[in-house]
Amino acid sequence: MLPKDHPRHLSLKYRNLIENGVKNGIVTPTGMIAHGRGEAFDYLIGEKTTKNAEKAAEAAAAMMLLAERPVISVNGNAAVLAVAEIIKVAKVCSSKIEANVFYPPAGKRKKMIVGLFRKKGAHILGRITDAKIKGLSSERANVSKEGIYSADVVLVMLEDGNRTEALRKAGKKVIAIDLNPLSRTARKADITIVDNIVRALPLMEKKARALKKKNRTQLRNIVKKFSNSRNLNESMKIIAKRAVE
Ligand code: PTJ
Repeated sequence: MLPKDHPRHLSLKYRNLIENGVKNGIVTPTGMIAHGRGEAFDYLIGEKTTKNAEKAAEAAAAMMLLAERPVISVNGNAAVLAVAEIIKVAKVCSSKIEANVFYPPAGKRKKMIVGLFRKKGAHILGRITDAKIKGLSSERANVSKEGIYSADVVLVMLEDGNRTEALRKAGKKVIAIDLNPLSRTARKADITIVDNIVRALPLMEKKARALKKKNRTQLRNIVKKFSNSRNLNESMKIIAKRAVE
């Protein structure tokens, strides 16, 4: 039982979700390392959404609303940390959701991710894969034809850089949520939200709801005005400033 009055209650809660996820097999053991890396960067940005991340979340929501065939890609960590939040973003952005993992046993783990989403009443692809993303030798290459394969915009989180590169090469726009502004995923994506997925997803949902009142030209302008490299540099400055304070 996690003490509710503990000053780091939330952090303990998320660790617990990852730990239980590893125990039941939905999260790969390496997911713990990825989570720890995320915690370190979260600490450096102050464990709160920065103005900078808010700008990126708005551009990301606009891009999702403009998309013809948006897909949210979900791996083990994302599933246990934010199943409800992912479903809400998918609903407001009329997006598909697809399970896609890097580590084995991929079939078994994807089945568990699909089960988790189905239990919450959401439709999710990925159990059956009938297409491949070129240029990837990992399990991440195996995708659903009606999902990631034919998507025009893919939202990824807790990713390795290879797939973002391969998705971009396949002509897709990529939105990443990644606490590390230096990661290859962050650098290669069209839009990167440097924030924890547990905060970034509800923020995206809120932004998308507000942006639904805007027309397509207004949404396009929001996306056009956004510069990922500028936004990532701003995130680096926030981290550097906190480090010398
Ligand atoms: O479920 P699988 O098999 O697909 O496994 C996926 C993992 C997460 C193990 C795999 O993709 C991996 O090893 O990821 P990396 O290379 O460690 O990258 C994870 C990135 O996500 C790092 O840049 C972390 O800083 C970042 N990160 C970790 N936790 C969060 C996060 N970003 C946002 N929110 C988080 N909660």
